[in-house]
This record gives sequence, structure tokens and C-alpha cells, in this order.
Amino acid sequence: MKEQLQALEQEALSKVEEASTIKELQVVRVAYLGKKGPITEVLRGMGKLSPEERPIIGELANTVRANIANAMEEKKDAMERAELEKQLAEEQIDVTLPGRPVAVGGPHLLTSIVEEIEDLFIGLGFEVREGPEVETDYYNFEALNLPKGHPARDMQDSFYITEDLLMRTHTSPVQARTMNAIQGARPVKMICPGKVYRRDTDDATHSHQFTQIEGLYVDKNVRMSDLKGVLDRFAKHMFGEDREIRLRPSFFPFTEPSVEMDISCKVCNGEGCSVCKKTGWIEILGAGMVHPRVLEMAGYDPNEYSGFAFGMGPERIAMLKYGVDDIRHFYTNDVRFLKQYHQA
Ligand code: 2U9
Repeated sequence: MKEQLQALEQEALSKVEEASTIKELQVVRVAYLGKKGPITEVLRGMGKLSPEERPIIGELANTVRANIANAMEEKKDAMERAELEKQLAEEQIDVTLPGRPVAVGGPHLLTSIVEEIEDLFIGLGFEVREGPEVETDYYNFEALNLPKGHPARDMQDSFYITEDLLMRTHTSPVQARTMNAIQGARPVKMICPGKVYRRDTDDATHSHQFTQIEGLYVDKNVRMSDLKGVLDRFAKHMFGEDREIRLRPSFFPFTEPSVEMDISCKVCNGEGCSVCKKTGWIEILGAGMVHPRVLEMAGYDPNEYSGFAFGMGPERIAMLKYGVDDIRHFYTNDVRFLKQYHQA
């Protein structure tokens, strides 16, 4: 029986050696150390041994079992270590390798321009208000002193939905709605950014849908000089403290007097170049003192209240500020164009 046990030990140890996976090792364990294993079998035959032999064989059997179990433990550890090293080697990260570029998005150029302008006017005490893009004929035209059939209406070719509903052609109706809701009970100081729609053929400087920011300040004794002061601050904030502004007479049905505001050309510093068409000045926005008819229709007494208003196109501001040559870039979502304008 002693030889049998030693032969079993050698046989088991060589099986352990041959085992190449934990699974195979498990099979060897069950085969040799399991309840139905040969060592157990030998021990069952202990009964036939002499009392002197029993403890010797018993101890030998336990030694053999322990040797086999240790050999398995070592083999299992060695296999697990080898597996771990293999895994580490496979998963070894070459930290010198460049990381996978993470596509980081950013604000659309128009969004950042609108927010930059909003921040300035919020700083000047204006509140930001928004309103419906599907507007009534009354608030889009009538309340702005553009009665039915008024020729100026054609200046703003419109997408009518029904006889009385259209896609707003400017954000002025939001100011008109706000004034009308207040009915002259208190001053109004607001700006209104948003999308507007005009039936226009899209080209490098025109789009059927574009953005506007309009502003309105109605209070007691608001003067043209207040308008000029605010516009001068706006121009210097957006285009540089060294920019000059000039106001030229103009006409809008909803303001009287009306002006266009130009800024001195940054490229030629007012000398005249292709950018400013040799004038030294670049047109930025329109403005004026709110027309008394518009005040009246909204319940403001023009003898008690006066106000100024202005309107600009953020696309135009962005094109001037960043040298964008085609307004359609703002809407065609070409990432090559968009990613140029956000700080990653
Ligand atoms: C109310 C009263 C007056 C808003 C104004 C302009 C002048 C103007 C143009 C700018 C670029 C339109 O998109 S654009 O072509 N707008 O020049 N807008 S004054 O006047 C108002 C608005 C609301 C109640």
C-alpha cells in the first residue's frame, strides 16, 4: 500500500504539472483528492492492515494528500499569477500614446454673440424677454404703427399662416405685448433676442430665418442722448473701446426720429477700405425714439412717457467681428465652421 500511495503521489503530481488550466487542475483535484479518489480508496483498505502499519500508512496517506494539495495550490497560484501578468501585459497602457480625442462641443457662435450682448444690456439694467415666433398680425404690424396695407409691410415680406397669423418678421411684437400688458403703469426696460422670419431668397447676406435682438426703454423723459450713450457703450463693448459711433438719419414706422448707427471701421481705422466700402464706417444697427402712436396703442401717454428702441442682427455682428463671409454658415451646421468659434 505504501508503494501504491507513492505511485499515486507521483502520478497525481505529474497530472498537476501537466494541467494547463485551473479547470483541468480542478479535475485532477477531484480525481485524486475527491471522496471517490484513489487515496480515499487506499484509506478505505486500512482495515486490512496490521495495527503497526495503520498509523504509518495513515500518516503517509495524509502526507501524500497534503503534498498533492500543496502542489495543486502552488500550480493554481502560478497559473493565476501568469494569467494576471498576461492580462497586465495585454492591458498595459502605453501612457505615451495620445489619448482618444474626446469631441468636446461648445456654444454656437450665434449663441455666444447673443449671450455677450445680453450680458452687456443686463449690466445696463435691461431685462431679457422672449415671446412667440408665431405672431398675430396686430402685434407684429398694427401695434408697431404698420396698419393693414401699409407699404412698409412689404419691406418685411412675411410667411402668413392664416389671415391673422404669421411667422414674426421681427421681435418688436414682444416689446409691444409687454407694453400693452403694462398699459403705461410703469417704465419698461427690456431686450428681446430671438429668431425671426422673412420670405427672402437665401444668399450670402440674407436668410429666410435669422436672429434679432431688439431693445426698448420707455420711461419719463427718455432722450436721444440716452439712446446715443447706450449705443456707444454697446459698440465699444462689442467692437473695442477705441471704436467711434455715428448716427445717421433713417426711417422706421415705429420710431421717430429714426437713425442708423455706424461704427468706425476697425480695418482702416476710418481711412476707407474694401470692408467699409471706402466710407470708414460700418453700419451696425437701426434705432430711434419710440413713435408716439406706438406708445399710445400700448396705453402709454406720449406726453408723460418717451422711449428709445433699437434693433440689430447678431449674425451681422458675428460676421463683422469674426470675418464670416456667408450668413448661411450659421445654419448649415458644418462642424468645420462651428468648431472654429468655441473655446474647447
Ligand atoms: C417697439 C417700438 C420700437 C425696434 C427697432 C430697428 C430700429 C431696426 C433692424 C435691425 C436689423 C431690423 O434685423 S434687422 O434688419 N431693426 O433697425 N428696430 S428700432 O423698434 C421698436 C420695437 C418695439 C414697441
